[in-house]
Amino acid sequence: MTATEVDTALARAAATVAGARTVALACHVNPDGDALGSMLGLMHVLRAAGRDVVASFPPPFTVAPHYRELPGLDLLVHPDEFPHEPDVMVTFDCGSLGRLGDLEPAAKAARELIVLDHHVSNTRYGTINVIDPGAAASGVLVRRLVLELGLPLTNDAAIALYAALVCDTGRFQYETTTPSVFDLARELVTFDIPVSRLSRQLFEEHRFAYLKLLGEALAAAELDVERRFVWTAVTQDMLTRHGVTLEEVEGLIDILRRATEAEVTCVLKEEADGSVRVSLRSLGDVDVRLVAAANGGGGHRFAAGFESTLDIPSVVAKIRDAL
Ligand SMILES: [Mn+2]
Repeated sequence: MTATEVDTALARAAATVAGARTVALACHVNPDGDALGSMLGLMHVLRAAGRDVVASFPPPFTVAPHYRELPGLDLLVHPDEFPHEPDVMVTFDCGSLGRLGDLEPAAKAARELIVLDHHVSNTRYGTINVIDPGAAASGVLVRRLVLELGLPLTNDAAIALYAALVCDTGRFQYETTTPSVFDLARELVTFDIPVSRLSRQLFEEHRFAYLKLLGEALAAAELDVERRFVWTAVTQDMLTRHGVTLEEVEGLIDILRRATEAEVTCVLKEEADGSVRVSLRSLGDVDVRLVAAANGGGGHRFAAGFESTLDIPSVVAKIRDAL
């Protein structure tokens, strides 16, 4: 979409939300900080304006531990209580209908479906598609929509949008960190935002049990110098011994990929049923999406994944061959 097309879509989205009887908000399954933050941001603004609004995300209806203090999670409705035929529905950070999981039928039945997203791969499944791959976060598009609606931000909305912005820019460190990102951050921190506390919660804080598991996973990590490939695995046995859940180890790969030698980083996680979930990261020389796609998965050049029913050594051997 060109900048003008995004502006036009935003204006249509604002008029549609303004004229809606009720507004139903949803973000993608296993939501990240941008998905939750952008959805909660609009929810707080609409609630403060006295609008009839519900928000949810698909099962499993749980958020990762580091998002648990985002304001407004307690106001979300269970996906079972989400309207079956919403008047106006808005999706956040959700690139395709499939990413809505059990809320996909509601999206299909909505009178108007507004898609707010910044993924270049978005399939444009809405009746109004506000897709701006140039936006650093979906939260940026929410801020623009709120301006278009002529409604004021609330303090909780500012916290939620700030979380969206810091998560998707990696605390202002990714390539997406443009002057306009700092403009928005500057505006948001004029509200009462616990910047330091949020940063620790979102990026640093873990249970001690996780750190012990991390120590074991790092000690077991292997480096393939020739392929510039670093990998480790988290087994069910490790999770049980340390009392850690699989969702808690989501960020482990970001620590492993700090290795100077690593062009490609891989974490293999054994699921309860014995299958293996594989996460891959690359610095960009290697397109890990191709490795994932060859194994029935998908993703992006820099980050991809797949699932396998093979055992961990066999999966690693296959990845080595592919590299
Ligand atoms: Mn995002």
